[in-house]
Amino acid sequence: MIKEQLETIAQVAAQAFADVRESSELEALRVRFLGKKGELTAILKQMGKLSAEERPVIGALANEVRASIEDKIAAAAAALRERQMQEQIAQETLDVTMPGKRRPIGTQHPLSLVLDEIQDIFIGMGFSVAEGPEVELDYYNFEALNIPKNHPARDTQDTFYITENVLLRSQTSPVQIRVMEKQKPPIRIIAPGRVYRSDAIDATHSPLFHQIEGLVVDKGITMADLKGTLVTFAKTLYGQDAVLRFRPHHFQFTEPSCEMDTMCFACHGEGCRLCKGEGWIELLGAGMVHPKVLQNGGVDPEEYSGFAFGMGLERLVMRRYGIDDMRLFYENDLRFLNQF
Ligand code: 2NL
Repeated sequence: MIKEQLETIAQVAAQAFADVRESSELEALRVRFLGKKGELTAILKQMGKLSAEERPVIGALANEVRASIEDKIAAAAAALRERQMQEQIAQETLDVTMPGKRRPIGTQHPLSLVLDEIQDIFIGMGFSVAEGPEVELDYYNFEALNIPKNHPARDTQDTFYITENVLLRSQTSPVQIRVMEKQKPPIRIIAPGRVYRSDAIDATHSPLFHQIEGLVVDKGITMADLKGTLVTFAKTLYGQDAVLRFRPHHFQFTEPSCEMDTMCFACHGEGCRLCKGEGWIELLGAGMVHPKVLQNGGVDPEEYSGFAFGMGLERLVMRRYGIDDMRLFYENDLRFLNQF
């Protein structure tokens, strides 16, 4: 009787496990056959009724049935896991041949583009790039550069003062004074950066603009070094056939001082709209560093001499690309920026 019941359970179980589709179904079946209140357990509880001869035979059979059910559970669980894995793989398939999403790529700002080019030219001639604070002491911006208080060259109207002694630098010369204070000659640096003047904004003026200054200090530096360096710079930037000239000028911080012009690339000296009828375009100002300025930087003017120069970046870039309004540099309009 028990033997038949066990055989029936084995048959029913074989059938039941064959079409398990969910792990919850599998668990339900395990409880149904092997649980404390399960079918197999129920039968085993009747073992007591058996004779001493029957008991080991039925016991062995019961163990066999239990083992076969456990095997079936394990097999069904493995089949379930395999099926779930296959479903997941099918779901997560990547089509690696699908085209990617195009993301917009930024461009370099025209001011950075030309500044990089200029820096490369000077680095190629052995210069280093120096930086310094934009909020400066009056001393470094004016006093040390031989522009005393109340000197007309100061034009307090044009400078942003924060306190009586602190201001937004109006040129990058203060960086170079700081380098002289810290570093013994030979000095070969350029100092590019933001400078500030209290100007109303229009096509050719902005309260924030950019300057590149340069300074060379060593024993025996002369005007010939100044000319050689600046002509090499201009010809590298504008082409070897650029025609250049030097004119005398005046700056407080250099003596003698000069300006360098290039013959107009548009009219070749004839005079046109670009050069305002002059035939020449002003590129930069320069000169031999004033002995007082060397002294202020802690450099002995009896032992050393030097030259310095300065140019406005915006004007250079505007000419390079034919840009007629400075405000375009600061508005960050992508229609403008994407052209570079
Ligand atoms: C210009 C002219 C110039 C300098 C800047 C300078 C700096 C030191 C000492 C002496 Cl530390 N000079 N700078 C010299 C000559 C001209 O700039 O037109 N800039 C826009």
